[in-house]
Amino acid sequence: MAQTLSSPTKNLLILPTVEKLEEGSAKETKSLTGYLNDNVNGMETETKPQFPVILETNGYVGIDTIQEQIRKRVVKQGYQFNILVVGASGLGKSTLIDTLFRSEVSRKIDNDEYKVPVTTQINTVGHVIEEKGMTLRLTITDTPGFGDNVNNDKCWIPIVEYIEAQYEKYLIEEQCIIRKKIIPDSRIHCCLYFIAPTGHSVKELDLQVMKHLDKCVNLIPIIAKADTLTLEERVSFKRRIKKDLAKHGIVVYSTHDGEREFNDAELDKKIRDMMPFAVVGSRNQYPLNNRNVLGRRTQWGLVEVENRSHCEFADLRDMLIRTHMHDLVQVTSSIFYEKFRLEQLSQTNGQSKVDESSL
Ligand SMILES: Nc1nc2c(ncn2[C@@H]2O[C@H](COP(=O)(O)OP(=O)(O)O)[C@@H](O)[C@H]2O)c(=O)[nH]1
Ligand SMILES: [Mg+2]
Repeated sequence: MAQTLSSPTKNLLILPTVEKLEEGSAKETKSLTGYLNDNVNGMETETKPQFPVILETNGYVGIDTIQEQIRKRVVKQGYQFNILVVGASGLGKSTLIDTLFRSEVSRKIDNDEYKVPVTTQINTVGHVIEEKGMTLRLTITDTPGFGDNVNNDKCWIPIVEYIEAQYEKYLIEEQCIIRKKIIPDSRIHCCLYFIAPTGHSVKELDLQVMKHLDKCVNLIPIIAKADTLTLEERVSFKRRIKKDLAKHGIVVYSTHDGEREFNDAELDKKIRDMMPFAVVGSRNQYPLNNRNVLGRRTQWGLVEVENRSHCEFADLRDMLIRTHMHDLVQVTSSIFYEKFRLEQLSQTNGQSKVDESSL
């Protein structure tokens, strides 16, 4: 018998809950939605949610092209990714960002003219980076002046305000009666927090700031200039930082397991165990074994930035760009922005109730 849509049993993989599914009939069509009416002697009983039936097609339908369709859309639109870097001057923030994207994406400063700002400044620069036909719209938000002053009390306020202002911008666009086809996304998708390689406990200021940031952004702490620590120092410093973060209840990225669309629990655990990444950045390349490698040359040798036995730059790069970029964007939207949106809307609703009652 020729196989038709109404007789698809040949390749049908039936889960235990739908064993009584009969051949052909409208019942199969219903089952595709994941819900099935129990039909006992022609009488329909209560609708119960069922496991979705897993079907294999009898011939090629083209479902596999969805991936290509999505890819084409993203290629056409470009992919938006917004990074915030926080840390005191001279910790290697600009160098690391340039190293990550292998281009001059950091803000250029003429050293002679550069003056430490009196308060934390927020400076956002946008770039379009292309690789193999794919476009990345990248913005880097730098925070010059952060922690540079004698009194750094509340120096985190402009940073948190900036993050929230981007959520607000997005919310306003979303609520417009005539909405843009694509809402410009300036929401910060991750914050790289640079910890100085002191080898001591995390500074009170860093803890205070991270405590505020973890509520509104994906927080990724990193140990800056890790080449200035010996291997033993790095291990014990990392342990101390982890302890300090835990003690102060600071939540780092990839912890929101239950609330994420997809996550690879094993990989996430590996990433969390590795945090804070001990990194080294450099814009210079040096010849090594017939190839050029990014590194920092000292009198006693070459620190290779991408060599995993030298530092954890490659692990940070892999997570940020190759494995978790989309998750960072998604978590920003579904957890941090959603929290902001709910707070704003409940405030507005509360306000309108008060207004009504005062009439
Ligand atoms: N030892 C070491 N020096 C670094 C590293 N990254 C950057 N630097 C140097 O630190 C200085 C300040 O770097 P910069 O990227 O401008 O720091 P920023 O002020 O945090 O943006 C420069 O001289 C860099 O060459 C690193 O990983 N290790
Ligand atoms: Mg800089």
